[in-house]
Amino acid sequence: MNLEQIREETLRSLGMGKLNSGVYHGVWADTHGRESIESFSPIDGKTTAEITVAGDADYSEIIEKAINSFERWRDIPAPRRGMLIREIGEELRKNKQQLGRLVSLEAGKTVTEGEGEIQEMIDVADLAVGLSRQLYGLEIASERPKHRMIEQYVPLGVTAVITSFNFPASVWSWNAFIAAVCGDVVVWKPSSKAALVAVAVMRVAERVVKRLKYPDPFFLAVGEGSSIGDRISKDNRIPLVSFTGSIPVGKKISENVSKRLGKVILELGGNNAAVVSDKAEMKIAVKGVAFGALATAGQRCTSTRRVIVHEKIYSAFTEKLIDVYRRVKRGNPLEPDTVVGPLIDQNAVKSFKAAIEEAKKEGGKLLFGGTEESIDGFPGGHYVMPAIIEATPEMKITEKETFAPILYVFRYRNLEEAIKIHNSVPQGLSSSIFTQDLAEAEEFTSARGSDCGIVNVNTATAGAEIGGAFGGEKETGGGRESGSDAWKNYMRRQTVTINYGEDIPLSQDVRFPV
Ligand code: UN1
Repeated sequence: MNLEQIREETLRSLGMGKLNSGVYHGVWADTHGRESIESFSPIDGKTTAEITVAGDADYSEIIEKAINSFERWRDIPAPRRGMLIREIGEELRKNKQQLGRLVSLEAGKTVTEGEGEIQEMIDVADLAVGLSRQLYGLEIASERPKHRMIEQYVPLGVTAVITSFNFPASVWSWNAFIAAVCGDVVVWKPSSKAALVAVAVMRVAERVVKRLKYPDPFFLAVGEGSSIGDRISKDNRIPLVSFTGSIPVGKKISENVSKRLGKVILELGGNNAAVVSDKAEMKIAVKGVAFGALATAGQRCTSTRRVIVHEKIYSAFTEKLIDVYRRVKRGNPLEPDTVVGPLIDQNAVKSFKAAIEEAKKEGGKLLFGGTEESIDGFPGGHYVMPAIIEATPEMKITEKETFAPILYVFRYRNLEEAIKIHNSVPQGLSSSIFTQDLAEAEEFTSARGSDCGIVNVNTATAGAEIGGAFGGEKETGGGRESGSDAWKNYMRRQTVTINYGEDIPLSQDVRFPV
């Protein structure tokens, strides 16, 4: 099949056409008379389909319907809310291949990564189903007789989830499936660069909601960040905004939401590093760093952007890494053995090239790659040769997250110095150490070690499982999503005191003689 046939077949198998509504508020808004955006594929730069965007009136309708739906949704017992998510998980299982292929078409991910993204959603669904029977509070001993104090968790209301292009489906589910079992309803504003996947995912969810006759927990508003995103951040009917994206946009959203004292979950940029010790198992370290740096063509928040290598093994390690870079297949991500697909658009290629120029100006030495590439048969695609640059921590460019496959390599002499280099950037999402030495591993994961939200030993900075709370510190924004107790972010905590006695004794021995 050529790409055109794959496009048609993928759309058809998901029940979609060339023009799709990007506005869902219990029904799909009509595509007539609405503006639309195109879904370009980074594989060949061609359009897969069009999606209509939400105008002002649509936005108002979405929020009103969401508020209305919340009043019914929150009354459904949590385990029954979980049953809907279980069925959505089942539907995702059935559509995993087709949805994965659409992720590949729209975001340029390899087949295994596209399907992996849908698997990540299925995993979150499973987690949310279990969670729906475990939304527990606490009981606290009261100082007063015949009093009971409990802490309970109550749904928040209409939450908004703003996602980026690189995980166009799963990041929504990290938030949406958890929020839904918690009793919230969710308005999704996907990236305009990956809105077709959002439409496809919403269609799957909607089918299940309708079949099981539940009130709608999920709503969709495709549109630009500058219009829909901005409105969401300023809308005091939305108590929680979860945003995944760049640091500057995250700061703006946070500012708007904070002005109205709403809550945010921010998952912003990473500048993740791996420390490779002289006590590392070389094979594991090379594969771990290569995966971290090359997966999704370096366009993950968790991508390895810096590698800090012990001087004793510096040459051996870099040589082996360059060898992997030389061997991996680049190009059409739909071919099964491709490892590095395209960047999302030409702007990303521009930023890639600009960062490399900047690095060279600052004294960096290009060890491999760094060029724009063309792939036979896909002249409109956005391909590059991933870059490895020898660098020093003084180089300002190494403090920035460039959303592209650029890996800066640093040298270190002792672990203290490695940790210092590691923690010297403004971001704090994910980190790794490759070592077989227990003391080094413990030091790196101790309070004196990595300052990130995620710290790994002998595994890549990228590729986190959903069971842990996902997120990072410093300019990464401090948010936590997905597993562990991240669910508490989607609920309000309420302290309840119940007096079942015949009197009303006061706390702190206060007397009130009336
Ligand atoms: C992101 O890049 O925004 O840990 C999310 C990983 C994936 C999620 C990345 N499970 O690489």
